Amino acid sequence: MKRIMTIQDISCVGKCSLTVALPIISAAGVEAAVLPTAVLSTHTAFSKFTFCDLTDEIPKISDVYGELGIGFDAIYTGYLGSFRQLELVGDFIDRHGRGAMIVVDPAMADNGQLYKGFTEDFALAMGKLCGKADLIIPNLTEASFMLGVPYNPDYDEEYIRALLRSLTGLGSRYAALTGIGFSEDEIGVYAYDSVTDSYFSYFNERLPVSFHGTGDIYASAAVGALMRGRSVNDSLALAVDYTLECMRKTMADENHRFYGVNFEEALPMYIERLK
Ligand code: PXL
Repeated sequence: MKRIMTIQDISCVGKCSLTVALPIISAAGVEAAVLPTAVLSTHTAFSKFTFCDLTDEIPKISDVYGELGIGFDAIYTGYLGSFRQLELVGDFIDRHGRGAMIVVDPAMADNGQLYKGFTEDFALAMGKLCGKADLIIPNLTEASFMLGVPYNPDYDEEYIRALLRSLTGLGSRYAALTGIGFSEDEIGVYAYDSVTDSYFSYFNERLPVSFHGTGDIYASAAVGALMRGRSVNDSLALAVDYTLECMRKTMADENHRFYGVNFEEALPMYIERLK
């Protein structure tokens, strides 16, 4: 069985980061190893939350894996909370990433805005971490901040292609932009492989809603599929379909919350598609 090491926080309530990555990767039939970077009562979109920083654990944990010879088939990073964490996670990748697929989801912004506590300099530093990845999975906002260009939601296909080329200029072979669509009724992924100089896009139905946590669901589903031997393009497309299914399941519950995407009841569809 393949082993993914995922490095991000635990937000105890709020269905994002590790509470999403763990079950989805496990459902993919892949071992989910975790390196929790912090424990928060909820994610930072709530008006109040606790934050227990675990940064100092990262080098200690990394050292022990070195001593024990524990390795990973993939290292997948998500929300990271400080410059020091970016540096230590970069070191972790340098040390344990040989022969592994490195996936960086620069989870730090959406809808033109950085999440609470992040700065433009932090986004540029996240861009540097992206240089260590094979595949990066930003949304348009994250991509814009990492490249230091204005957020432009009125894009056309040429703009997206140019942005993708700039993203791989940060150093990764593949860049996949999530939340992209060219009409009111479609949304999906637009990706670029800098080695073959080829583009890939896949769209599905755009629902008239947006939920917190869908980026983490998307990245987790894509990494899980990759480790199950799917191609990059197939994995990115399956993650679009799965994320949509999660949103449909969420909408079907009239008591749904903005932070409570129903990824659980969509898991059978994900598992079925991986057979
Ligand atoms: O879903 C991304 C995410 C993960 N972790 C924490 C967050 C967020 C987004 O706000 O605050 C702590």
